[in-house]
Amino acid sequence: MDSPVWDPVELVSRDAMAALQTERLRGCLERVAGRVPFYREKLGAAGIAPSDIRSPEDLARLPFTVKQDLRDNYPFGLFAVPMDDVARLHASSGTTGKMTVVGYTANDIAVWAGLAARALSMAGVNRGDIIHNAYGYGLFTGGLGLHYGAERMGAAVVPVSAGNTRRQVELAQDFGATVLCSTPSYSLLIAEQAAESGANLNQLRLGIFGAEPWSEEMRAEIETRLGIIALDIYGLSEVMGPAVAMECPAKAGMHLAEDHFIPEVVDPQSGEPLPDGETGDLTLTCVTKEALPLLRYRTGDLTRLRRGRCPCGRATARMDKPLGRTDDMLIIRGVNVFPSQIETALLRAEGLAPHYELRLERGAARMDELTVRVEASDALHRNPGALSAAGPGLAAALQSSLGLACRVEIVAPRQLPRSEGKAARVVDSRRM
Ligand code: DLL
Repeated sequence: MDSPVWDPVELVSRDAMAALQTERLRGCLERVAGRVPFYREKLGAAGIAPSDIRSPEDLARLPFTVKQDLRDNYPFGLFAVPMDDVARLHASSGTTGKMTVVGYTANDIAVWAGLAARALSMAGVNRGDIIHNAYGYGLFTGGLGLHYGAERMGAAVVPVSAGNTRRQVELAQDFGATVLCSTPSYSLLIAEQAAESGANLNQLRLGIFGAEPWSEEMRAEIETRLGIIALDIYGLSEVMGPAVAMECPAKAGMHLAEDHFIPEVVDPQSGEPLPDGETGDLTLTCVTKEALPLLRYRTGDLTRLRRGRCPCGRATARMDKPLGRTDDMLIIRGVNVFPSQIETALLRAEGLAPHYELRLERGAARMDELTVRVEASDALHRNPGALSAAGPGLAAALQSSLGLACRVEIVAPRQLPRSEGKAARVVDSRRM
């Protein structure tokens, strides 16, 4: 598949990228030190002036920013421009506490549209495509973020948003949608609905899926069900929204827009920078953002970086599929496990559908108990012998691959809740 390079900066040498990042980082420090009291104090305490920055490695001398800092300065306390210059606000709810509010100037939105166009182009989208954009439109950044990118590149975008799946499938069929943008979990619901209503989605060739962790096994499942190529897109509202990083058709990691967001991976506990190839907390510094420039923002997403040139020719740093967020890690009787690892194991098992739920309870002896509830495929459901063996088989596979003892409940097809946005697969009643 063609994957045209949108911006020549994607091809520059490491040295040229480092020079650009250094210059932008200095400018960013000048702006935040001058305009954001929070950063003025932090930089003052650390004794760092913008002129001290000589290379991107000097980032390690700067203070971190964490989500709590955004909450403490709710709603606009970290903004680096007056409200007159703010053109848009988004917010994300998170699971606990106040919303996290983010702001953009008109120029921030223009940069974002350019980066979203870069991501779409990297995926192989072109002007002739019809993009069915089923990310939620609203306070969530997914819908509008990719919408502006699609318009910038000149493709036709259908702002269908999430929900009303039956109508979505009809529209995708009638309009001949060629590209689907949605969460990976919602793409499965779309595939299910299309199969049920006998819709013809043959024009669809590409999916751009992100906003939640999804395994390679889930990718294979989606590609087969929809007959498309499925690529991964990463982003977070604090930093911008979708298109912070995008996978190219080589499927060899997501290319970070590191001319705007300087990536580091740090040890989740100590905060020490880790060498490329080691897994830790992805930390991003937004060097060009005007309204909300964050220094060393700890995303909480666990991944690793690679900096070699990709088979596609691009030279930008790449990140692996995130395993999950540090705060999504389940600790079950001392075993640390991410839901995505359980997903991998259950999709490797024969006859199970990609719909599952993880229930955590505190059992009688005050021990944590995990129940994995997963749907049988239609074929498995019709085969009683195989069906009764499937539960113990999956339990044994989870025990041997993750060291995890759990109960497995195989439920009938279409019994578990479906999601239109980010899937909520963990029900943790230990703290309720
Ligand atoms: O999810 C932005 C987005 C929209 C990304 C559409 C991609 C597509 P938030 O709601 O702020 O923003 O959530 C950000 O979602 O820190 C990750 O934990 C997770 N996440 C996003 N993309 C991926 C991905 C949007 N491709 C949080 N793989 C991030 C795994 C992802 N996790």
